[in-house]
Amino acid sequence: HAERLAAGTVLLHGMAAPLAAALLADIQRIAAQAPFRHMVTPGGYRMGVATTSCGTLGWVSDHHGYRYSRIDPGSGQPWPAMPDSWRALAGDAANRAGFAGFVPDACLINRYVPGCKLSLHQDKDERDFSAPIVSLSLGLPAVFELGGLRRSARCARLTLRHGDILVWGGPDRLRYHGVLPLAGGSHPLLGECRINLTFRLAG
Ligand code: MD3
Ligand code: FE
Repeated sequence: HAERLAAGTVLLHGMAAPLAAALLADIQRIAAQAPFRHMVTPGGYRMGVATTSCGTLGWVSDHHGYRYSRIDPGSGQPWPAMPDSWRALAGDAANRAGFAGFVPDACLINRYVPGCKLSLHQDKDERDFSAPIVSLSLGLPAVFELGGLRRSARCARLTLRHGDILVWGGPDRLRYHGVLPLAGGSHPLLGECRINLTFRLAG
Protein backbone atom coordinates (compact mmCIF):
# COMPACT_ATOMS: atom_id res chain seq x y z
CA HIS A 1 0.00 0.00 0.00
CA ALA A 2 0.96 3.63 -0.45
CA GLU A 3 1.62 5.70 2.66
CA ARG A 4 1.91 9.48 2.37
CA LEU A 5 4.56 10.66 4.85
CA ALA A 6 4.55 14.32 3.86
CA ALA A 7 3.03 16.49 1.12
CA GLY A 8 5.58 15.27 -1.46
CA THR A 9 6.78 11.99 0.10
CA VAL A 10 5.16 8.60 -0.45
CA LEU A 11 6.29 5.18 0.80
CA LEU A 12 5.18 2.28 -1.42
CA HIS A 13 5.45 -0.67 0.97
CA GLY A 14 7.03 -3.77 -0.57
CA MET A 15 6.36 -2.67 -4.16
CA ALA A 16 9.66 -4.08 -5.44
CA ALA A 17 9.73 -7.25 -3.32
CA PRO A 18 8.46 -9.56 -6.11
CA LEU A 19 11.20 -8.20 -8.42
CA ALA A 20 14.06 -8.54 -5.94
CA ALA A 21 15.78 -11.57 -7.50
CA ALA A 22 15.75 -9.99 -10.97
CA LEU A 23 16.96 -6.65 -9.58
CA LEU A 24 19.79 -8.39 -7.74
CA ALA A 25 20.89 -10.20 -10.93
CA ASP A 26 20.92 -6.82 -12.74
CA ILE A 27 22.93 -5.26 -9.89
CA GLN A 28 25.50 -8.07 -10.07
CA ARG A 29 25.87 -7.59 -13.84
CA ILE A 30 26.26 -3.81 -13.41
CA ALA A 31 28.78 -4.22 -10.59
CA ALA A 32 30.86 -6.61 -12.73
CA GLN A 33 31.29 -3.74 -15.22
CA ALA A 34 31.40 -0.83 -12.72
CA PRO A 35 32.51 -2.27 -9.35
CA PHE A 36 31.30 -0.89 -6.02
CA ARG A 37 33.87 1.51 -4.58
CA HIS A 38 34.23 3.79 -1.59
CA MET A 39 34.18 7.39 -2.81
CA VAL A 40 36.23 10.04 -1.02
CA THR A 41 34.38 13.16 0.12
CA PRO A 42 35.68 16.65 -0.75
CA GLY A 43 36.79 16.83 2.90
CA GLY A 44 39.00 13.77 2.46
CA TYR A 45 36.88 11.12 4.20
CA ARG A 46 36.43 7.67 2.66
CA MET A 47 32.70 6.89 2.61
CA GLY A 48 31.61 3.77 4.49
CA VAL A 49 28.86 3.14 1.96
CA ALA A 50 30.13 1.54 -1.29
CA THR A 51 28.67 2.99 -4.49
CA THR A 52 28.34 2.44 -8.20
CA SER A 53 25.95 3.82 -10.81
CA CYS A 54 24.15 3.03 -14.02
CA GLY A 55 22.55 5.29 -16.59
CA THR A 56 23.77 8.20 -18.71
CA LEU A 57 25.13 9.90 -15.60
CA GLY A 58 26.71 8.49 -12.45
CA TRP A 59 27.32 10.17 -9.12
CA VAL A 60 30.96 10.68 -8.20
CA SER A 61 32.84 12.32 -5.36
CA ASP A 62 36.52 13.19 -4.95
CA HIS A 63 38.60 16.02 -3.49
CA HIS A 64 37.16 18.37 -6.17
CA GLY A 65 33.60 17.86 -4.89
CA TYR A 66 30.38 15.97 -5.60
CA ARG A 67 29.05 15.85 -9.15
CA TYR A 68 27.52 13.69 -11.89
CA SER A 69 29.77 12.33 -14.63
CA ARG A 70 29.13 10.48 -17.91
CA ILE A 71 32.33 8.54 -17.30
CA ASP A 72 33.08 6.08 -14.50
CA PRO A 73 36.37 7.43 -13.11
CA GLY A 74 37.32 3.87 -12.12
CA SER A 75 37.30 2.51 -15.68
CA GLY A 76 37.42 5.66 -17.84
CA GLN A 77 34.35 4.19 -19.65
CA PRO A 78 30.69 5.25 -19.66
CA TRP A 79 28.57 3.82 -16.84
CA PRO A 80 26.58 0.64 -17.60
CA ALA A 81 23.19 1.36 -19.19
CA MET A 82 20.17 1.62 -16.91
CA PRO A 83 18.00 -1.49 -17.52
CA ASP A 84 14.74 -0.52 -19.27
CA SER A 85 12.82 -2.42 -16.58
CA TRP A 86 14.41 -0.20 -13.88
CA ARG A 87 13.47 3.01 -15.70
CA ALA A 88 9.92 1.73 -16.10
CA LEU A 89 9.66 0.69 -12.43
CA ALA A 90 10.92 4.07 -11.21
CA GLY A 91 8.49 5.87 -13.53
CA ASP A 92 5.63 3.68 -12.31
CA ALA A 93 6.49 4.35 -8.65
CA ALA A 94 6.76 8.11 -9.25
CA ASN A 95 3.42 8.05 -11.04
CA ARG A 96 1.75 6.26 -8.10
CA ALA A 97 3.15 8.96 -5.83
CA GLY A 98 1.65 11.69 -8.01
CA PHE A 99 4.69 12.62 -10.13
CA ALA A 100 3.72 11.79 -13.73
CA GLY A 101 6.31 11.48 -16.50
CA PHE A 102 9.42 10.80 -14.41
CA VAL A 103 12.23 9.48 -16.65
CA PRO A 104 15.47 9.09 -14.66
CA ASP A 105 18.87 9.41 -16.34
CA ALA A 106 20.92 8.23 -13.36
CA CYS A 107 20.66 5.47 -10.78
CA LEU A 108 23.03 5.59 -7.81
CA ILE A 109 23.51 2.17 -6.21
CA ASN A 110 24.52 2.28 -2.53
CA ARG A 111 25.68 -0.81 -0.64
CA TYR A 112 25.65 -0.87 3.17
CA VAL A 113 27.10 -3.50 5.51
CA PRO A 114 26.35 -3.52 9.26
CA GLY A 115 27.76 -0.37 10.89
CA CYS A 116 27.57 1.73 7.67
CA LYS A 117 25.70 5.00 7.84
CA LEU A 118 24.98 7.97 5.61
CA SER A 119 25.25 11.30 7.40
CA LEU A 120 22.50 13.90 7.12
CA HIS A 121 22.67 15.63 3.71
CA GLN A 122 20.61 17.16 0.91
CA ASP A 123 20.55 15.79 -2.65
CA LYS A 124 21.29 18.97 -4.58
CA ASP A 125 23.81 17.98 -7.27
CA GLU A 126 20.98 17.46 -9.78
CA ARG A 127 20.17 20.17 -12.31
CA ASP A 128 16.38 20.26 -11.98
CA PHE A 129 14.76 19.98 -8.54
CA SER A 130 11.26 19.78 -10.06
CA ALA A 131 11.83 16.06 -10.74
CA PRO A 132 11.31 13.67 -7.79
CA ILE A 133 13.81 11.08 -6.55
CA VAL A 134 12.78 7.43 -6.27
CA SER A 135 14.57 5.19 -3.76
CA LEU A 136 14.31 1.38 -3.71
CA SER A 137 15.58 -0.67 -0.77
CA LEU A 138 16.74 -4.30 -0.84
CA GLY A 139 18.08 -6.57 1.90
CA LEU A 140 18.56 -5.64 5.55
CA PRO A 141 16.24 -2.95 6.96
CA ALA A 142 17.60 0.53 7.63
CA VAL A 143 16.40 3.36 9.81
CA PHE A 144 16.38 6.58 7.86
CA GLU A 145 16.06 10.06 9.17
CA LEU A 146 13.78 12.49 7.40
CA GLY A 147 14.63 16.06 8.34
CA GLY A 148 13.51 19.46 7.16
CA LEU A 149 14.83 22.07 4.78
CA ARG A 150 17.45 23.20 7.30
CA ARG A 151 20.04 20.92 8.85
CA SER A 152 18.91 21.99 12.31
CA ALA A 153 15.32 20.78 11.85
CA ARG A 154 14.16 17.83 13.95
CA CYS A 155 14.21 14.48 12.12
CA ALA A 156 11.48 11.86 11.91
CA ARG A 157 12.71 8.26 11.86
CA LEU A 158 11.34 5.59 9.58
CA THR A 159 12.37 2.02 8.76
CA LEU A 160 12.96 1.15 5.10
CA ARG A 161 12.52 -2.57 4.46
CA HIS A 162 13.28 -5.01 1.65
CA GLY A 163 11.20 -4.09 -1.40
CA ASP A 164 10.10 -0.68 -0.16
CA ILE A 165 10.07 2.19 -2.65
CA LEU A 166 10.14 5.75 -1.37
CA VAL A 167 9.34 8.69 -3.63
CA TRP A 168 9.96 12.28 -2.65
CA GLY A 169 9.63 15.47 -4.63
CA GLY A 170 7.91 18.81 -4.78
CA PRO A 171 8.13 20.58 -1.42
CA ASP A 172 10.16 17.67 0.07
CA ARG A 173 12.78 17.42 -2.68
CA LEU A 174 15.46 19.29 -0.72
CA ARG A 175 14.78 17.87 2.74
CA TYR A 176 17.82 16.78 4.73
CA HIS A 177 17.97 13.02 5.18
CA GLY A 178 20.36 10.30 6.30
CA VAL A 179 20.64 6.65 7.26
CA LEU A 180 21.55 5.47 10.79
CA PRO A 181 24.26 2.80 11.19
CA LEU A 182 22.93 -0.45 9.71
CA ALA A 183 22.14 -3.09 12.34
CA GLY A 184 23.64 -6.55 11.96
CA GLY A 185 21.68 -9.42 10.49
CA SER A 186 21.36 -11.56 7.44
CA HIS A 187 18.80 -11.31 4.64
CA PRO A 188 17.80 -14.53 2.82
CA LEU A 189 18.54 -13.04 -0.63
CA LEU A 190 21.25 -10.42 0.02
CA GLY A 191 23.07 -11.76 3.09
CA GLU A 192 24.65 -9.28 5.49
CA CYS A 193 23.94 -6.23 3.38
CA ARG A 194 21.48 -3.59 2.25
CA ILE A 195 21.41 -2.14 -1.25
CA ASN A 196 19.58 1.08 -2.06
CA LEU A 197 18.91 2.30 -5.58
CA THR A 198 18.15 6.00 -6.02
CA PHE A 199 16.76 7.07 -9.37
CA ARG A 200 17.35 10.68 -10.32
CA LEU A 201 16.99 13.11 -13.17
CA ALA A 202 20.48 14.53 -12.85
CA GLY A 203 21.25 16.20 -16.20
C1 MD3 B 1 15.46 12.50 0.58
N1 MD3 B 1 20.44 7.38 0.00
O1 MD3 B 1 22.00 8.20 -2.06
S1 MD3 B 1 17.33 7.22 0.16
C2 MD3 B 1 21.48 9.09 -1.36
O2 MD3 B 1 19.11 4.73 1.68
C3 MD3 B 1 20.67 8.69 -0.18
O3 MD3 B 1 20.95 4.89 0.58
C4 MD3 B 1 19.84 6.87 1.17
O4 MD3 B 1 20.26 9.51 0.54
C5 MD3 B 1 19.96 5.39 1.13
O5 MD3 B 1 21.59 10.28 -1.58
C6 MD3 B 1 18.48 7.34 1.45
C7 MD3 B 1 15.92 7.51 1.13
C8 MD3 B 1 15.40 8.88 1.40
C9 MD3 B 1 14.33 8.88 2.18
C10 MD3 B 1 13.64 10.05 2.45
C11 MD3 B 1 14.00 11.25 1.92
C12 MD3 B 1 15.81 10.07 0.87
C13 MD3 B 1 15.10 11.29 1.12
C14 MD3 B 1 13.26 12.43 2.15
C15 MD3 B 1 13.61 13.62 1.60
C16 MD3 B 1 14.72 13.67 0.83
FE1 FE C 1 20.43 11.44 -0.39
